[in-house]
Amino acid sequence: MRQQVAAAGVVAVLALAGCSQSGSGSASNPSPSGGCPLTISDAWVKAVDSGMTAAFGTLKNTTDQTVTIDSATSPAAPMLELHEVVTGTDGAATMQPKAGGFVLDPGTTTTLAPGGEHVMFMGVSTPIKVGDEVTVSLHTTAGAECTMTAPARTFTGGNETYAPSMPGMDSPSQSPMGDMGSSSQSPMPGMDMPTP
Ligand SMILES: [Cu+2]
Repeated sequence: MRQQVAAAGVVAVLALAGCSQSGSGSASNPSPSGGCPLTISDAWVKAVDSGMTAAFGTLKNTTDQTVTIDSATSPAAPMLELHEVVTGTDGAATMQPKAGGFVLDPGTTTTLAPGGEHVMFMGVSTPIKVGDEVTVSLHTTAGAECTMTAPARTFTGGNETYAPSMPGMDSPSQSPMGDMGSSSQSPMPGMDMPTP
């Protein structure tokens, strides 16, 4: 319940932020191989003392080719994952690794936001304080790297339950979509293998 209320607040905040965004239509460098094929704006990360947090932002594919982000790295955490949030049949929001990564069709924009897709930080041990600037690198399947600087903010939403892949199953992020929403939703950490 609390999570749903928080999520509603999140949407409102983001809507405001979106309106105030000044159009930065400066299509600068259509970087060749190795360069970043994306324009990243409004990046930020949720301030946290330790454990898990997430980074958000707006990603625009400025090229005429599909861009797939399949991993992320940051000096602020030893392990990052690309997550999505799904709502189970019980109405609870749960986040999980996004199968196939973040796929951006040519010319499209994807917004990473609380309650939706995000870059998950796990194992944070050095506090990320408000105002800190966190570097996050997004890696594409084509071998390009996009680095963004995400200022840290306080944020009280986006605390969806994390449903990691079940032990014994291969990571869902390896499967090229197709089985989304089926087997990988087991939000109860204490439950092992409900269905053999
Ligand atoms: Cu997450």
